[in-house]
Amino acid sequence: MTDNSRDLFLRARDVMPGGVSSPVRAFKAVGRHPLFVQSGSGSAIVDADGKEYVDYVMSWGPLILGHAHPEVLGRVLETAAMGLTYGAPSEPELELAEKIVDAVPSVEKVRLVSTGTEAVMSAVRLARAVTKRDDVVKFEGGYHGHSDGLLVKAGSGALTFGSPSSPGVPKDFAKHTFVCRYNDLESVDAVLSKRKIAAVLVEPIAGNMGVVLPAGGFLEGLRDLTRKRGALLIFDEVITGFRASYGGAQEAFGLEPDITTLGKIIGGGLPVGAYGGPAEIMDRLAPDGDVYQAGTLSGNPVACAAGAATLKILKKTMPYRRLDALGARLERGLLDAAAAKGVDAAINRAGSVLTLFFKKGGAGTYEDVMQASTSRFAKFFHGMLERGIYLPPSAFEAWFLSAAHTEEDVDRTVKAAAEVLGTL
Ligand code: KE4
Repeated sequence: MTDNSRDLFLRARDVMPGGVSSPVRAFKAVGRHPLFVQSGSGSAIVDADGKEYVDYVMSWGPLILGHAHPEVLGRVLETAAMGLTYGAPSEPELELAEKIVDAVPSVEKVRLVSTGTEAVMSAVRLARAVTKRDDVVKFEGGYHGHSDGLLVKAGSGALTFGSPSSPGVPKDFAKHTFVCRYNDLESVDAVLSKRKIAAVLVEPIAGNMGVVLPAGGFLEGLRDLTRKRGALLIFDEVITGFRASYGGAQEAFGLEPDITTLGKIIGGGLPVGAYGGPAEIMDRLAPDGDVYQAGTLSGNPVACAAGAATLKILKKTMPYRRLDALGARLERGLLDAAAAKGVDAAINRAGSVLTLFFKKGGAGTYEDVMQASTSRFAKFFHGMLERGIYLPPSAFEAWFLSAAHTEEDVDRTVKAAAEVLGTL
């Protein structure tokens, strides 16, 4: 049997660090070499050996409509045929910006960039300029891209500075970032009552420690605390934007942050990030304002065409109820299978994103989810892969459903899970 993925991966390791362009793809958390994906269509991918899988990575979130949606592809090809990039304003860029402003309640103006990292990095700079403060708060287990100030882990005590979570991040950068506990408002008040904070940065539904839902009152509490203390509230909706609902988590929860960051779905599979908010804040950005941020391919017409086509289809079809029902079917099936096999499992789910944790009891905090068994997940991952189910290769990532996933996909996944859970 050929193993083209392995051969390709060995070649890749010769020319790319770790053989990948982003670390999680290397399968280090689950072992063995990654699959090289040759094609995708709907809910399925085909690997370099021609084997097909039901895909729950879906490029880590952008593909809410599924792989290679014909209308999105058509719009991309049509736009690309006219030219790829101009470094000048273009209508697809404007069309995407108008759709975002129309959809996201707190966003009156939006700046388009190329990645979520760039969106969050720029939003933090803007918040610092607007508040004239340097320090920011993030949450343990929160991931907001790889800008220096956000690759920070919790300091020893609540009030101590963060420390770099990666070599190459100067201590001086990390000391401006305080790390609090998700779903723990007291840990936030402990910092905001003592320090002048520019912004609190939060994933309104956490997706990067696995899925962890906001406890009742947590987000509302952050909104009150930040307003009281003169800090801005930044909702990092790179995952939840156009996923939790068409208007994102802020629409689903009825809350308005001061700045929203977006990515993934708004690019429809091509590189687009964005940050937006009230005109009063956003107008501080160059060229009208004095806060600088720029990008060669920001607002790229082909990428924006993919995003605009995706949002157009989402608004027309509003697949959210069906996505939630499909997510519930998968959650129920997995939990029933785990119970039947006597395997401790917890699932957190928000609509079409979920994470299965191999642990007893709930998973309501970072401390909870860190108790999950990664070795059991690795075994489960490979058992599922052998049965044609492609899960995120890490115990602490979100599984993504799309509008292209079917009940048959879900039932096949549950059947495979029942078999694999029996072997753990
Ligand atoms: P990008 O720079 O990867 O486009 O976006 C960074 C980012 C920002 N905010 C949130 C809430 C995010 O989830 C992300 C990126 N998510 C990861 C998956 N957990 C992308 C996958 C990867 O890093 O390869």
